Amino acid sequence: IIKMNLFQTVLVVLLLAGCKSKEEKVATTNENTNKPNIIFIYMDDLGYGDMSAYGATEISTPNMDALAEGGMQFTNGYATSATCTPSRYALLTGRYPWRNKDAKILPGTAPLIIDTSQLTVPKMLQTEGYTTGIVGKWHLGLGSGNVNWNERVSPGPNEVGFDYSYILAATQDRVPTVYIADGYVDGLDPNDPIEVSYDKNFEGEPTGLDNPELTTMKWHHGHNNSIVNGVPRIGFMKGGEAAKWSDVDMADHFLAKAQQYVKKHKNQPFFLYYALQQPHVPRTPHPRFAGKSGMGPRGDVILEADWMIGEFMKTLKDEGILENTLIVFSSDNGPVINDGYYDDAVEKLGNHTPSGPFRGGKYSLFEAGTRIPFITYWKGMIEPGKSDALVCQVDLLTSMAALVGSNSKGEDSENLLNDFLGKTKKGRESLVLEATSRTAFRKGNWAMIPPYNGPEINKSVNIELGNSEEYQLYNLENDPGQLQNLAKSNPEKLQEMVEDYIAIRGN
Ligand code: NG6
Ligand code: CA
Repeated sequence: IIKMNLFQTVLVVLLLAGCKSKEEKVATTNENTNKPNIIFIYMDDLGYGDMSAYGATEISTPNMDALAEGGMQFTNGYATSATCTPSRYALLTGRYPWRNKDAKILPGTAPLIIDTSQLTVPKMLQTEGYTTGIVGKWHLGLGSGNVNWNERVSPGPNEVGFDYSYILAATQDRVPTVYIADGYVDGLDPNDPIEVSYDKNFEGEPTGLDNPELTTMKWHHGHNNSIVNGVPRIGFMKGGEAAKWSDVDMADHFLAKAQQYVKKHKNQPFFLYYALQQPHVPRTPHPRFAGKSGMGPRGDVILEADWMIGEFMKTLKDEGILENTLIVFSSDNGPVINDGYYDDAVEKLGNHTPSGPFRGGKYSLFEAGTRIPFITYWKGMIEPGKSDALVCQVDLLTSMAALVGSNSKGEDSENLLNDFLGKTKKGRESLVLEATSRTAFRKGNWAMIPPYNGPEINKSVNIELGNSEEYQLYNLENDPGQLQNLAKSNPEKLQEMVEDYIAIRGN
């Protein structure tokens, strides 16, 4: 037995008390790696070749590259789809979007396409004790038809698993051009109600079609309805003047919201879906980025987004949570150069190749439609490296569930946690890819595209869509650019691919 005098006893008690309060403090800063914070950073239309880490030489993306260089960089990473809505549907639900006939590019007035009883990433995480938030682009529909934008808009993100939501409803080029905070239009003046229609204009309201003199950005195809901030949009809108967003400030605005969210919730496990709007049209860089890329606004907004990501990462570091946060960085679909406005993207592209070594782009069944930058980053946990494992955003639900100790599974979502953590490089065996309601199949190094009617090229955007009267079969290992159709010379492989595809996709 150790004998202590009064002084010693007091000292020991004080020391123990000191330790205890320190212990408590540690516990509240969420250092339990079983429940790391999870952040999805999701780009809009960023192509495989748009980042220097993926081979771009004409543009420099140091902050995105830092994720790639400090994390696991996937070279066979996919969005499920070559457009936004279906990819985002799969990202959140772990379900192939072609199982839902409504998962296609939505107008700003479309109802919510995720069933409120559907399992989603944020719902699964809520069950595991996480607080969940989304900042940025939504584009999965809102309400249940005939939304009144002057009341709470519901159901929406908050009804499918997000405790907090601060979103743009559809796309930057679609009305309503306002932010929505937990269902309420941010900054709405009740005396100036908002009306939105995708059928007809409101009397007396100018449009891009009739009033080109009021536009500062010219439309190339589509995009000739209501004019907001000089930019003609898709759809008609009236009122809500005070609530309208400022396009050039959008990136800063979302960054601030994302940073606020992180600071507010750093002491508990949180999930943040930070969905940036770049480089989707209209490309409206803040003046401090305008002209910086030499590539016109498309390049400028990529630099802008890169800067935002750098600032966001600084916040994670400053708040001391970088070592306890898994970040998944990716993009919703492949690149498009002219997506409907004259914005110099084509003229100033120079030698830049947004689709990297791949054929096609946004809207396409060829590789560049869905093969996108895909990175997992977790300081101190993921050993930096590259992986050629076949991984898809649809796998995140089941994989994140495995990470946090949940048994939840998404319908088409595989547990690739070990791949995402860089422990294995196995990936999935096969994957069904989707582009504007058509589907194709990837298995091993092979890609098979069934015959489809329809134009070979979408002339407005100048992208090869992958349509052909004949089956297409490519060996991506030595032909990533999909130039040699091996369907005729390798009928056995073709048959195997078609059979496996039909087994999943149905007839
Ligand atoms: C298309 C738009 C395009 C873009 C896209 C959605 C026209 C002619 N084109 O219909 O500009 O908004 O929809 O992009 O309107 S996505 O990335 O959200 O899928
Ligand atoms: Ca997109």
